[in-house]
Amino acid sequence: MATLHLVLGDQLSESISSLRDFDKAHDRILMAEVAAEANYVKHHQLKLVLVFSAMRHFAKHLIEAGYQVTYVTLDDPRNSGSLLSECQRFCEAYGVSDVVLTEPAEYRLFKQFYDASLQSDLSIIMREDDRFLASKRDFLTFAEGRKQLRMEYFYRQMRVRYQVLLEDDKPIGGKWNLDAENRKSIPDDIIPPKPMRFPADDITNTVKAMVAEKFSQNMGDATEFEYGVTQSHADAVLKQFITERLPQFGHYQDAMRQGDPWLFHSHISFYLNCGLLTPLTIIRQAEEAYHNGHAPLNAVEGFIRQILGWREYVRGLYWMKMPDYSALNYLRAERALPQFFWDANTEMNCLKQCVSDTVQYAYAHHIQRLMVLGNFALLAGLAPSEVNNWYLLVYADAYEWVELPNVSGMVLYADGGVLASKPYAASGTYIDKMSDYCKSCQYKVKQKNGEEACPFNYLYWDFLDRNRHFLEGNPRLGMPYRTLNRMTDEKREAIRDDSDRFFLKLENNEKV
Ligand code: FAD
Ligand code: DLZ
Ligand code: SF4
Repeated sequence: MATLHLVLGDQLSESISSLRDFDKAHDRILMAEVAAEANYVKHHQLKLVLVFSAMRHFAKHLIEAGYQVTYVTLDDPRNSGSLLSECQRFCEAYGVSDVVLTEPAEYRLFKQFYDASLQSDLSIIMREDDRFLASKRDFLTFAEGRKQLRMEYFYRQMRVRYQVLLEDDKPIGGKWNLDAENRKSIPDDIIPPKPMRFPADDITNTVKAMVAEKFSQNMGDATEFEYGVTQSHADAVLKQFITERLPQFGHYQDAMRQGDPWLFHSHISFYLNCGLLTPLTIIRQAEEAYHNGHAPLNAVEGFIRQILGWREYVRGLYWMKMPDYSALNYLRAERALPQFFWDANTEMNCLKQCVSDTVQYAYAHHIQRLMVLGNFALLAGLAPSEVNNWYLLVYADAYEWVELPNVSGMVLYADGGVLASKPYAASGTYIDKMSDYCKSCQYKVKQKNGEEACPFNYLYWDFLDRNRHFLEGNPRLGMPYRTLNRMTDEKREAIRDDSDRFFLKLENNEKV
């Protein structure tokens, strides 16, 4: 009996578990571009081009490798609009009743297939996604009996399990985490290599035209698409990173520079998250760069921690906590997302630059996402539902399993401290130290109060004051609360007045 193997748009790896035991003589792969996936948020146009073009290239590769593939395009008039209904349509047409897929990475889609597996006439088998290095069960085992989950302890276990940068089960260099060496700002005369770009072939050009036409209301400009869409493109991006950027990755990991979101970052998340790269390949290549003396330990450890630590940790947490996690709002934040998150029309230069990079590239690096955009969302008390919707649609690497814990956990503290031990709140001083944004800002970063003062400065204290009830007992916030408590009444009043004035402007849609 033939089996249908369904491959989703973020499962573009030939080693995916759904293709294990594929019988080339009888079985068939189904891949489908569907309205439900294209529209569940208003994805950035560059993400849509990336996903559809990568899917089409992957299907072509599979056909060349001897697999039988049915590929349904978005504009096919027979397209029924969702992955499940396309599966059902296919099974009816071919008289097939056995469907195999790798578990969808997002809860939303997993639930659809799970429910269908209980109710439908089809036999639907969902296999574990073994491209992740910790299974859902592994994470539950890690979490069991712990009062607090912390990435650091999870990461150490993962280092030992995969024997990464270890000597006799101890970390090479004596420390597990070398972040203390990784917080440098970037001097003007350090020029990072240009990020890799790829000319569009016929497939990509067709997809660009389709997205530009059908999704013209979405953020971004499909015609500007220049990212990779095949495994060999992704391999080339990784290779360029390892040879040209990794040695500096550590030092400048937290740095921000006007007009350049790429810096010494790897730019692999687009490819990793849709399956064109797999985590262990990346980790082993980075490790090798350390062992052959090409890159220093602080850079390699810092980079590997992001993938072996953070990426796996947020994914484990997501599955442990869903579906409730998406509704959490520990700080009762309710403010609407300001218009400048869409059009970058703000005098706050750091936000203007980070939103502009995001709109132009569907990319911003971690510190832009966390310490500028996210920091503002936290301090201003923006509603988690609106902030999550924004982050899920603006980045080409965004999938809920990784976006949601980063936003609700790391940025907004909406989970009350499940993911992080304290909110990542900071004043303008941090942004000034790590970037050149403040130099061209109309606000004054050194000024603490008044119309001209950097809004992050008073919003930071107002955030702590406003959320005393939720945060004052947190031992990691002892120092800022002691400082706040020592402030004079006049100072506290000035903070409140400035913040009220700022929020009133936001509410009236005035430019801030
Ligand atoms: P690098 O800085 O070169 O890091 C290497 C890799 O490490 C990344 O490609 C990524 O796979 C992984 N990584 C790094 N940090 C994290 C993290 N916090 N969580 C998970 N993986 C991490 N990453 C996504 O892949 N998709 C998202 O939707 C996403 N949303 C985010 C939202 C917020 C508010 C924040 C603070 C972070 C988010 N991240 C997300 C994590 C991180 O910002 C991106 O992975 C990174 O910027 C991608 O660029 P890069 O490949 O150049 O990363
Ligand atoms: C992101 C995305 C988009 C935009 N479109 C499709 C699609 O048409 N077909 C498909 O199979 N996958 C798509 N994807 C990826 C899915 O949304 C992804 O598989 C789920 O969100 C689970 O992570
Ligand atoms: Fe941002 Fe404040 Fe610096 Fe302006 S002064 S760029 S608002 S941190």
